[in-house]
Parts: sequence; structure tokens; C-alpha cells
Amino acid sequence: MAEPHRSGFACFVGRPNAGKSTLTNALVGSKVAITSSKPQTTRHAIRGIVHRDDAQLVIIDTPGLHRPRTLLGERLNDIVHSTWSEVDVVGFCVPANEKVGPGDRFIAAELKKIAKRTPVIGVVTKTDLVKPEQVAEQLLALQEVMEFAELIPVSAVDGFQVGALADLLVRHLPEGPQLYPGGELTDEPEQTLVAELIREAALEGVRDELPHSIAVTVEEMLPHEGRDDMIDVHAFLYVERPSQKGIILGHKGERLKDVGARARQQIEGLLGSKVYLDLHIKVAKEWQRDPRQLRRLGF
Ligand SMILES: Nc1nc2c(ncn2[C@@H]2O[C@H](COP(=O)(O)OP(=O)(O)OP(=O)(O)O)[C@@H](O)[C@H]2O)c(=O)[nH]1
Ligand SMILES: [Mg+2]
Repeated sequence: MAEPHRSGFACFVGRPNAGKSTLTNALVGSKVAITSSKPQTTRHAIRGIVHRDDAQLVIIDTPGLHRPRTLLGERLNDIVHSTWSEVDVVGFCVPANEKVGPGDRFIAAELKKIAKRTPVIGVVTKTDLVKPEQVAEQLLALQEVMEFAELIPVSAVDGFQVGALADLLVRHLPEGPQLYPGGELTDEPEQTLVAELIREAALEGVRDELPHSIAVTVEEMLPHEGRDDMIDVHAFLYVERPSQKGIILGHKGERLKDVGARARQQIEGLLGSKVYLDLHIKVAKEWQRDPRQLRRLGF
């Protein structure tokens, strides 16, 4: 007898930089979430949809859970908590190349509260970075922090066990029909995806506090006047201080030009059209701590 069709929601949680978004993209088979080597790259719950004959799996990629230092940080943690209480299964991601630490134990303690209702799968990520013995050790270390429904090592970069993880997650979904139309890979509005691609380009090469200070909004996207093969994108890149504006601009504006060029290439891929990117920098003083500005930036 054929297996019943399943559908439902899974979410990935873990420390910042654990590889949640990269894994989400690998499962979906398309870039729905931006990624970077900077912590706290993801700032909202992003849905990526995996379509299979036997199931539709909606993955919710969440911001890394961390000790908040700003109002933005608190908002990000709230997003994580409200997400994992709504899903059918949780994937707790821990990188293979970093020791299981207090940050992971903190998350485990929180997850134990929902583990009675919602199965939690322990996912050791980035296995391509370490030797097989270290993967085994990490699985054991992870097992110490809480009781998991299952444990699995994966690598989003070389694809190791990405399919097997999808199978595991699907097994925990209830029977049900498709929730999204076939072919839809995310429900993110196009404008949001475009803003994220610009932020991703801007994150490359900046350090310290600056990644946290960057926010991007897309004000307008419309056909280029007199051309039907080009879209104009008008966007603002926010920083928190004038000194940061200088860093983003770079010598004679070279750095910003670079960011724009890289972002434009990505946006053209997304939209399947030529793009004119009009990108301006604005200083929004201490926006991460200011409720009014946070609201304006969508938090
Ligand atoms: N080698 C290797 N690197 C990986 C893998 N998965 C993610 N990375 C890298 O790890 C870094 C963080 O990846 P993200 O997917 O942005 O991590 P995240 O958990 O979503 O981070 P936040 O959104 O900040 O919480 C990036 O530089 C990725 O390229 C993997 O399987 N192998
Ligand atoms: Mg992320």
C-alpha cells in the first residue's frame, strides 16, 4: 500500500552561525535564505518549501538563538520561541567543528520544555569540516545535552545526508494535503528577498559590530522607464553611525559600488531580468535599540 501524503512544518534552531540557513537552502534546493560567516545573519522566520511526491515539508529557518544585547536581539529570540511552538518537528543544529557549549545547553534547556509535544532531532552540521571520528564524538556530546527523537550528521556543502534528513523530518509530519502550490519555494515577498540579497552582499568583508548594524529596505521596484527588459530597484542601506557609513562607502565609494554590483548580479538571477540598482546609505542612529525605528525596519 502506498504511504499517505504528509505535510507540515519543521524548524531549525541553533546558535548563530550553526549553518541553519545553508541547510535550509540545501533542502529546498534553492537560495531562500541568505547566509554569511557573521553571526545573526537571519533576522526573521523564513519559510522554505520542499516538494516531494510523498510529502510537502515547510522548513522554517529561524535566527540564531543567543544572549540578547539589544532590543533587536530580544526580538530575534522571540521569533525563535514563537516559531518552535508551532511546528511538527524541530531540528536542533550544532556545528561539528565547534565544541558543544553553554549556548547549546541553554537552547537544549528551552527545547526540553516543548520536547514532550514536539519531537526534536539533533543535527550535527558542517561534517565536511572535520574527520569522521570528530563527527562521532560530536554526536555523543550532543546526546549529553538532551534526549533526541533522532540524531543525524549532515553537510549542506557537500550534500552528505541532506536527503536522509529530509526523510527524517517528513516522518514526523502528520498526514495531510499540499499546503503550498507546486513549485513555490518560499512565501517571502520578492521585495524582502531582494533586500536580503543586498544585505548579504553588504555583510561580506565587514567585521566586528558592523554586520549587526546593517539593515536594508527596498522602497520601490518598478519597470525601467522605456524598457521592458529591466527593473529599477530603489533601496536604502541603514547603518547606525556616520563612521559606519564611511566604512560601507569605502575609498571614493568603491566598496559600496562593489556591494551594489554583487547584489545586482544576485537580484538579476532571482528576478530573471536586468536590474538597475539604486542604493543609498542612511544613518539611523542606534536603530537596534530603538523600538520606533525597529518597527519601521520591520521588526
Ligand atoms: N564547510 C561548511 N560550511 C558551512 C556549512 N553550512 C554552513 N556553513 C558556513 O557557515 C556559516 C554560517 O552559515 P549560515 O547558514 O548563515 O548559519 P546560520 O545558522 O543560518 O546563522 P544565523 O542566521 O546567523 O543564525 C557560513 O559561512 C556558511 O557558508 C557546511 O555544511 N559546511
Ligand atoms: Mg541563518
